Amino acid sequence: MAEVTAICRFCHATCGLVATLENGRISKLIGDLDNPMYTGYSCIKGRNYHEFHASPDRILKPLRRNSCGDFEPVESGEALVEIAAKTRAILEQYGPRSIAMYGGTFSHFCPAGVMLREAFMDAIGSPMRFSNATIDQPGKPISMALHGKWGAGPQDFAEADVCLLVGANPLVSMWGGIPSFNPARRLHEARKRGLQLIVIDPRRSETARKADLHLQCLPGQDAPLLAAMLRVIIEEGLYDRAFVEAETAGFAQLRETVAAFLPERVAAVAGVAADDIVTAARMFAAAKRGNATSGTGPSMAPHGVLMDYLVLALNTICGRWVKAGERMPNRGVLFRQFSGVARAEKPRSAAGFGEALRVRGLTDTAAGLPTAALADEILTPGEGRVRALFVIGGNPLLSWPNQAKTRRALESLELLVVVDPMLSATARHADYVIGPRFGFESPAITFGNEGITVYGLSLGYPEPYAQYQPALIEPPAGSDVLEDWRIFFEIGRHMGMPLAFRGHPFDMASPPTTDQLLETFVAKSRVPLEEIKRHPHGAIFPDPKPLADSKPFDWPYRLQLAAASMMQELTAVAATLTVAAAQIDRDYPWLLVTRREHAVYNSVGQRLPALRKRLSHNPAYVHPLDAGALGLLDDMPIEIESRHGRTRARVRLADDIRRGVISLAHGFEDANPAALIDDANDFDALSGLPRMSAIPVRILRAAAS
Ligand SMILES: Nc1nc2c(c(=O)[nH]1)N[C@H]1C(S)=C(S)[C@@H](COP(=O)(O)OP(=O)(O)OC[C@H]3O[C@@H](n4cnc5c(=O)[nH]c(N)nc54)[C@H](O)[C@@H]3O)O[C@H]1N2
Ligand SMILES: Nc1nc2c(c(=O)[nH]1)N[C@H]1C(S)=C(S)[C@@H](COP(=O)(O)OP(=O)(O)OC[C@H]3O[C@@H](n4cnc5c(=O)[nH]c(N)nc54)[C@H](O)[C@@H]3O)O[C@H]1N2
Ligand code: SF4
Ligand SMILES: [Mo]
Repeated sequence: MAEVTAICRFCHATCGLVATLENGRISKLIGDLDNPMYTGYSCIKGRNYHEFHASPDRILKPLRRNSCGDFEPVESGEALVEIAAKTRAILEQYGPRSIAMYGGTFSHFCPAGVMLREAFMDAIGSPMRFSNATIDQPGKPISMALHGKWGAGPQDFAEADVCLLVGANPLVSMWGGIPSFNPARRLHEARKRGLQLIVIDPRRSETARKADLHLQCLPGQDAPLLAAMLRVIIEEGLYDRAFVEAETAGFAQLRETVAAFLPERVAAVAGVAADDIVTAARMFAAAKRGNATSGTGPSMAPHGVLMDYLVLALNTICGRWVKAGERMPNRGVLFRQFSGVARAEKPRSAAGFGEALRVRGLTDTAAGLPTAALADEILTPGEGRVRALFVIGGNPLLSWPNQAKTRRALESLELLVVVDPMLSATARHADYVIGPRFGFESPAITFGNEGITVYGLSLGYPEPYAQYQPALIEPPAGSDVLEDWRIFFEIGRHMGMPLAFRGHPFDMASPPTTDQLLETFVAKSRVPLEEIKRHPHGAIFPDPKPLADSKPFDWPYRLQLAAASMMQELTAVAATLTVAAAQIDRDYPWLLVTRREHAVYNSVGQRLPALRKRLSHNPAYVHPLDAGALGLLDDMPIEIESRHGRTRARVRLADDIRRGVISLAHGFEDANPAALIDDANDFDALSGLPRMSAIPVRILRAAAS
């Protein structure tokens, strides 16, 4: 029996754990008290992650669909030769654009996999690369591109007096706003220090319960709410004048555009008290340091990009960025996240560039190609139609909007290859399913929490931290699984295509090791990988140059407070600012929102026995008074219907949800909001993201199943 340190890969937070090894298996996982970033934190998912390795659901041998339509096991060598031949035939007949890649959430946890699948798509010459980022919060990179990125980064949570969370629940999700590394402890310490927490959320979420001020709004009204807060801060002169003058453009136009958003008018639409909007604005602006961050809820509601743009504007007019001469919390260890100069960086394109999709007038964006349109790219006949799809670390059938269309799309493909350790809902539609090595069977490095800063504020490590973990165990005896990068290496090799990563060709005659790939990936890191490896508990690697530089006198760029597309959209929102407009649909009078559940991660963990004990199904949260009015009791089966589709669920009486709102998590097979989403008629023009929150629905009683 031995104890070794490990990096959890059940979620993006990549906590430092201690694993007990027994006879080549892991028998126990706990938080690592000696880890300086996570200080012993772990959650129930992480503590049960090793259960996956020996799970009966695991794909230990590749599966191939035979002529009768059933799966049969096949040797990986044979499967990869066949996949290569089929891919080559599709490439030759239809061209590169007919081959698409979808890298889901779990594909980003392994840099070697990212390298080889990019190399593979480069070799094919296909631009059709999609990821979960565009069905998550695409408004973040897009709004950052419109607004501009600050070269010295945001202010540090550890020194903040205020934290404003717009539809985020980091105590459960480990997502932005409060650094995701033992967030409960960080919030507790910050509040002892005097931090004020403001939460805007239709649910009194686990985080909202800790708030000094909770605006329990109707969903989908965050853009007007934020515009009203901006108005209060501007009209009361509470903003950072010096910063606005020196570093921004468009202030006068922003002021003019938000003028329509009187707190009283917005209060009526958003279902909150006008006084609370004013108090929130004053509280945020009066603090010396801190910032505002949004989560998935409002990002998925209509005007999601605009909402994120206004979050940036709020931070900027209050000067919530690191100024010249101030300490930057973390410029990165493996990657350089910021130039380190207190300046607005050179603008980048938000959307309207790169590959044009054949549907909905969408293009590439700062967040990537809109995944919500991929099903239509597969189904729409004509030149450029997608015929082959590789899915790695994602679960489209449960995660993409418009589930019925996604199913049709997956079924109509000529080739669907799924790389997944489990026979997921999506994998069940595949022509080939290949199980990768996963979790502790591969080396790991904490790279995911670097470079994520463009995704929002207070994301990523708040200190220059890094950890490496070698492979700890071997896959179960007799299994035929490959590193996920190796799968693309082999397909490329069998297709006779030389692969290269950022111009560095691979030797196709002898595959690299995962460690060599990691070395290449972080070749330019400030701290060499060798040095990081010397610290098994992870370490903070102090930045020799932690203070932000001043910008040159003639630096031409400024943060943009009034991007034309955003001001146009905000003006249009102002025009519909009436109470009547908010009460969307008499026939579908409820607004459905999603939430994250502690015991699962998206579609992952639902079948793991220890987690199933905590959460056996996906309950729909309904306020007891609303349930009473509908004659619903706790645990009663219901059908939730939108104008687009239906899903079943069971009622959970929850007095923490706002009346008129119903909350359902995503990622489940039996009750899934994806069935309710109209992908093609109600979407954001820039990001392509459909309305995935604040969905008008009605609730029907269902017969017990
Ligand atoms: N345990 C666990 N952790 C996870 C995940 C998981 O499935 N389980 N998923 C991971 C993923 S992929 C992501 S992207 C992150 C997301 O992390 P978060 O964005 O923090 O996700 P949620 O916990 O769903 O919080 C969203 C909140 O928005 C609220 N909301 C919904 N609609 C609106 C709206 O229109 N306006 C406002 N103001 N609020 C609204 C919801 O009530 C909810 O409390 O979490 C990650 N972490
Ligand atoms: N209606 C609605 N839809 C949503 C959301 C919502 O809130 N509401 N949230 C959206 C968000 S934020 C996101 S991020 C997406 C998530 O969308 P996806 O990324 O498409 O879905 P996941 O459920 O994260 O898929 C994870 C898959 O990876 C597999 N996996 C686990 N470990 C490994 C591994 O080591 N290697 C490989 N290759 N695979 C592995 C799992 O078995 C699972 O099948 O869904 C989006 N869709
Ligand atoms: S929060 Fe839980 S699941 Fe996520 S990395 Fe930490 S222990 Fe693992
Ligand atoms: Mo996500």
